[in-house]
Amino acid sequence: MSISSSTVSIRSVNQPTGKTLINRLADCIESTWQQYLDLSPHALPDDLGYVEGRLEGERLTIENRCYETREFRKMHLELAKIGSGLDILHCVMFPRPEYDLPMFGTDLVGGRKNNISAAIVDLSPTSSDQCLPDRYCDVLNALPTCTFSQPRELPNWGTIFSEFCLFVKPVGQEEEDLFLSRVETFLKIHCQLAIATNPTPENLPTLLEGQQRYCSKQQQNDKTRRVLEKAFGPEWAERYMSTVLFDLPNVE
Ligand code: BLA
Repeated sequence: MSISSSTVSIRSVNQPTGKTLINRLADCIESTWQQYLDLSPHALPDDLGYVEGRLEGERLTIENRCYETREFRKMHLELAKIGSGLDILHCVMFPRPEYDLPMFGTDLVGGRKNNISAAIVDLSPTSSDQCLPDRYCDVLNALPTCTFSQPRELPNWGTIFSEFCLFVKPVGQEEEDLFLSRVETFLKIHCQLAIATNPTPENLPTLLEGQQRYCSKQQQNDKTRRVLEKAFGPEWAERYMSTVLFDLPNVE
């Protein structure tokens, strides 16, 4: 009895400092999903659940976790590792297009020594006016502002992101913690609003168009494409970007 209770207390003291931001964010995403949503597994193309390749002589591994729910066609969390040099977390929640919901997306790119160079999170519009629904704006506008010492500029294709998009290079423990808590806040807001949303099938065509716009812009991210092309070749990269990272639902 005394052994197990001391083991538990040691583990909880060590956890926050022992884990990288990427692992902490992955845990946070999974546990928030489990807390709010009724998850079922979502199948990926057969050979693309766990993949390995080589990039400049270094091993590249990609691990995918994928779920679906009543509101979301696909909730995809991906962890990619390239040798000891590059660590990536990628996550997108694709709403079923009969629900008027934005796209939740986050991407963390870490270099050597766990230095994060890019940290982005957004709830991106899918509606025809390219604005978030009022119920999202109301809650997001009420959040305290958060400032980072090294904000980053969005690339040209970044017109899909909302005014609430956060794109930074977090510096130091405090900013890493702040980024993590911001993602958690966005995700909790999204899950809570999503489960309170009723389907509006009459809006399906425009919402689908919004998702199409989001995916085609994301597919223009040359930095992602280059990493995948170097490890697996251009055809594989194209297939992966259009069927796993940013695919569209089948609708009749
Ligand atoms: C940037 N994404 C990057 C970078 C790399 C990747 C290497 C450059 C890092 C930097 O500029 O410091 C690589 N990202 C990957 C790979 C995968 C991945 C290989 O997800 C998957 C296997 N990207 C997303 C999502 C968003 C996103 C969901 O996947 C946003 C919600 C954004 N990534 C994004 C943006 C940049 C980026 C905006 C900066 C691009 C630029 O500055 O040109």
